[in-house]
Amino acid sequence: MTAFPDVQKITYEGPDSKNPLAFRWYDENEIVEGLTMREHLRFSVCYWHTFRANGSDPFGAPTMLRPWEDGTDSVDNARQRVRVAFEFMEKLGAPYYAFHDRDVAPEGSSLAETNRNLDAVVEVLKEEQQRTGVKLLWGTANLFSNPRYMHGASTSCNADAFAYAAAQVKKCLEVTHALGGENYVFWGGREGYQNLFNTDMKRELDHMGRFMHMAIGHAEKIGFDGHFLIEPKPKEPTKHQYDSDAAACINFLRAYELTDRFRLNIETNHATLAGHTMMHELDYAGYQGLLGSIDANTGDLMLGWDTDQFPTNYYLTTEVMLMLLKYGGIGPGGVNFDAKVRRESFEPIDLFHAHIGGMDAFARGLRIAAAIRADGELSQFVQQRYASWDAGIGADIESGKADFMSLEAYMLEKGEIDANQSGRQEMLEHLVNRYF
Ligand code: XLS
Ligand code: NI
Ligand code: NI
Repeated sequence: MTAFPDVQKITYEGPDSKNPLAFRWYDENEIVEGLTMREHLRFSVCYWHTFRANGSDPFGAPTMLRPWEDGTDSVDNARQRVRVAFEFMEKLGAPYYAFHDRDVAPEGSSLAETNRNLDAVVEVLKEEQQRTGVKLLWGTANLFSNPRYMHGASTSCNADAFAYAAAQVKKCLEVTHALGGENYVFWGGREGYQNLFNTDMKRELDHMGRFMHMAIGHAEKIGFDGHFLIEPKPKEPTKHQYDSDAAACINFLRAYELTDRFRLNIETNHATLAGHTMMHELDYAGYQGLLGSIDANTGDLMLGWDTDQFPTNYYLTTEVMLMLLKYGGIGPGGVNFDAKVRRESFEPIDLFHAHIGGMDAFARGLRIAAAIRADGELSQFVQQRYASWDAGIGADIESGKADFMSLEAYMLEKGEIDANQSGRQEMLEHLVNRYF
């Protein structure tokens, strides 16, 4: 059986191709800065949007045509869906995928039954991984859909919710490890608050810190040595998510002494909801050595929610790739398309169009970023801009030699600072446009 009979393996045809089912920029074996594009980009397909989204929204019913679905939430249907997912990833040429426990397998009427359901689907995931060579970038537990998590999971006021979440993450971590998953993600879900009148913030965050240490403890027990990744997001579903942006997450990781095992999974749409650019979030996490992986999507700047659209803007992907190259690459993380086709793009073929467009946009961004770096004009400008720190008083400050006393003496003698130089923003913006 094939779910996509009209689609052959997607191949690279070059920039002049007019075939929508071909890559114009993503040539997986082409070398850029010493690695193949496949190794640089480590593309991942997300299971939840691509194989579980049905197009329903608060105003209307599902729209998606998915002929392989039998309309039930059975384990058999879930196992069948895995075959379809891997046919898709194989034809697309995506080396990785990512899932939540509850995307791949249905919840049962007890935790024990739910775990058995998961095992039954994991069996097929394993088979298909072996058959195709597609690997698991990360697994994660859905700790937000079930009503038991209405007040949060590890930050719930109800200790039983914490305990249930622990049991769920334990299982999901074991499954991720069994499938050779390279990372494990925590996106906050309902870890946050709607109102501080009913919330003990300190207690909730202490609990989340403890939860993360338990996760590390269990990882050690089972031999999982991948990174744990926290995914920042400022709002939705709660009014205020604890993991609101990279800075908040890094502070949490430092405060609870988790930086050894944890990194961040930065998502574009979440960055913009937090009032930052993706480039800012990547630079901020990157300079502290805490950049782990990215969720590649884009929002709509005119809408204030997480629209999770496929990224097609070369300017955005260039900025992202400049940051990934600056920090030495994204592995063992990847470029995970946490993105969904619009409700109106309801045919199975739209899944291909969406991913091909996203992959090509990233490949183009990679090429442009590498060209900018090879010319070196931008980096030379930045280096020159900070030249006052390379010698003299600047070097004394950076090396810790100077103090307020010596700086006062220096300035009393010198009288006024050396003249400032232009930041040349407009010139540089124009310069970057040369590469497009
Ligand atoms: C939701 C998040 C979610 C995570 C995985 O906004 O992006 O999809 O990536 O739980
Ligand atoms: Ni995400
Ligand atoms: Ni999101």
